[in-house]
Amino acid sequence: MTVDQIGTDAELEELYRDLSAVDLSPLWTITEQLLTPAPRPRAIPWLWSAATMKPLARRAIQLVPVERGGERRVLSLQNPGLGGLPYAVGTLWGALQCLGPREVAPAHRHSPGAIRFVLEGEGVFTTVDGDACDMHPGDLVLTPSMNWHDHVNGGDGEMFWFDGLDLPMVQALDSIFFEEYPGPGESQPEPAEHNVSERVHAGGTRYVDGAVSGVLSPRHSKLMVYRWADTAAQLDRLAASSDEPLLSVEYADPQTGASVLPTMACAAYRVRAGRRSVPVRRTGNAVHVVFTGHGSSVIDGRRFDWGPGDMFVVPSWSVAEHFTDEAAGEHADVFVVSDAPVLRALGLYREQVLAGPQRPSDTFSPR
Ligand code: 1HN
Repeated sequence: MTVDQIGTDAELEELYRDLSAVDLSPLWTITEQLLTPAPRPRAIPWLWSAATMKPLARRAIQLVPVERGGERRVLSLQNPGLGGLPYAVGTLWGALQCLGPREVAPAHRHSPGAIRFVLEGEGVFTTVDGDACDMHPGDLVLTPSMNWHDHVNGGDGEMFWFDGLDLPMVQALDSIFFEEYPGPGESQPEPAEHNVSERVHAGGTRYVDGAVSGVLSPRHSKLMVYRWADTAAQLDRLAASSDEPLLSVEYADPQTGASVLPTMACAAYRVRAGRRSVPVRRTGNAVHVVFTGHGSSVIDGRRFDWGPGDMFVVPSWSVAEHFTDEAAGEHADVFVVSDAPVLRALGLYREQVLAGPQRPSDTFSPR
């Protein structure tokens, strides 16, 4: 917008100087920056490949002990659009975490909530408020806001998993709290029985086809672990009953059917062999973690090729479609964490299906 000028240039400049000097800002000069016709996230579509990340994580295992203060050996996905912030997208933290043989990541708790999706290795358990949750590849483990948590590698191998946190949202709300576990010891005592939340919720996991559509539940799931066998069974069931190119289930709170955390939704996608999903854009940010198979995504006109362990982001309102190679003849399973519960709760959720496939203008090459 331009406003017809009434006074002289000098008078206007003086007005702007005087406003600035008393910490006031004239909206009419910034309206178009503030009110864009559609979301313009600063984060850009991006991919971090396992081939790049894993050797670096292994070097970190050799060089950097896991200790109090640093707390975790975590390589955060730093979106190049975010000016150096260690965030995958504006609202979500995404990272690769690794723990070497017999290492312990000390117990702490914080107001940001977290989810872990296990990529590789065996032997680690995460204790969540006293419940020792064994971790195996493909499992989802929750550590909700203010739950004590530590990771213990009782085995002789390295373990790798993905961490998703709502930290940037909690930061934006100026609500970060953090505490070290008071002890004794750096980790919570190991209970005689592991996986108690699974036993208590026997009959157990719950998934919703597609996505949870209700509004936010201020509670989190009391079930702390969702096993890959259950997730895969849900995807297999959908594959048997539907011909969609992209099948998806959302992990749900077994008691309420809500998203697993108040701030984050977790989903599993299966891209069928040789099929291509329709292009969709949604408000809200999402981090994708490839579990099995190879495929590609076109995000805002750029093609990203991916395989197991790769992580890529779809920022708010970016058009995304996913496909797998005809020739490979295999489907791909992808874990997705998003901020959808927050958008839904605040009445900001929108989704738009676009007419035709995007013609990518270039292919992303991972650094
Ligand atoms: C955290 O506590 C963990 O507990 C992982 O494993 C990643 C990123 C930022 C802040 C806290 C963990 C984290 C984190």
